Amino acid sequence: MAVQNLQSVTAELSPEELEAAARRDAEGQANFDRVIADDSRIEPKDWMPAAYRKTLLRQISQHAHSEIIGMQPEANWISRAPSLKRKAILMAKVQDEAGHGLYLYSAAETLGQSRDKMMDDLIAGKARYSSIFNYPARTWADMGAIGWLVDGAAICNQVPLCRASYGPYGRAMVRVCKEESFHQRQGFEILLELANGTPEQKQMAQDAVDRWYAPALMMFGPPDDDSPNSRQSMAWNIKRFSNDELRHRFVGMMAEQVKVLGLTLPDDQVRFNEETKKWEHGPLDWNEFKEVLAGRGPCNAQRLERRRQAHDDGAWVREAAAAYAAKQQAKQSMTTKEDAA
Ligand code: FAQ
Repeated sequence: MAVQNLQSVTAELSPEELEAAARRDAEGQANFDRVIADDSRIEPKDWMPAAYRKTLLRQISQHAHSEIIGMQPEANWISRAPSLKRKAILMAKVQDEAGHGLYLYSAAETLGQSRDKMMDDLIAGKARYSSIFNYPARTWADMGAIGWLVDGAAICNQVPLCRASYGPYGRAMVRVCKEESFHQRQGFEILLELANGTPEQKQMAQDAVDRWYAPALMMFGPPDDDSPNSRQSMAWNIKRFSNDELRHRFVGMMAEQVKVLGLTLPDDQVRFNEETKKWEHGPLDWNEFKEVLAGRGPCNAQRLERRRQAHDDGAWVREAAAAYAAKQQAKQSMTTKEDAA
């Protein structure tokens, strides 16, 4: 089904039908406005403005793609984890990310987009996913930095999304956030162990933090002045805070936690501004962010190619599942016919 206001399909309607459709739209809009003003929830069968549906589909599908592509930098280290225990933990984490992708694709499907279409767009390079996953994971310490910084940023961004006005998205976020909290702790613990290890291990941890810090801050999106979607998304109670507000909050959390690690953030301008009561950080390279979004980051091509390969490799599973579902359906309709006879 195409993304549109289902209630506004007006092609070939009589004048009376057109009038009734307009009345339904007006009533739908009034109800929608009331729900948003009450800070309540819109559910899949409720009337919603076409632009709200489109924005949600954009954000939720991008989010789903991020979880799926985000498996790659860490999956890369499963076979090289330093112990069986670390391997098992990392494997469980990567599987959690797959699960997050699936909840989110399901939430996006409730808006009328098929999963096949979303996957086709990703594979064709037409869909966005988070910039962060276009950076390479070079050492074992990167597993710690990804958990601590990337999952940390993800939680900071996603906890407010648990209150998103669209029911299926908000509910999916509750579970996702619980799992992300575990992910962040496992990343922190990897870094803590390395930071308390040999000088080489400590240096490896510091190097990973140095490389992932700025890309993690960019996960929150462009600065507020340059964020075309934030204002409307906040008015619709999808986003609750602006990109910069969340980025500043995140920097404050990291500035405290890094002390426990005995490491440093690669930013000597991080400070709490007593006047504004906000955390501040040094300048970020937004040209680099734009390059990554334009597909020219260090790993963009590799990430998409790997996803295409995985999709092709999984074709037989999809075919088998579809054949099984068709058999079950045929069996079911046979039983229904027999019951009716
Ligand atoms: N990367 O107007 P805004 C994770 C695009 S999950 C790429 O500010 P908006 C878990 C944006 O789409 C990480 N593109 O947009 C994990 C828009 O382009 P469009 C993903 C970005 O939507 C951990 C344009 O820039 N999390 O990490 C980025 O209001 C470890 C203008 O931007 C989510 O998706 C970016 N960083 O705010 C998995 C959370 N930032 O669509 C594995 C949900 C912006 O107009 C391992 N999403 N863009 O062509 C959100 O909260 C929002 O969508 C933002 C962007 C905050 C990402």
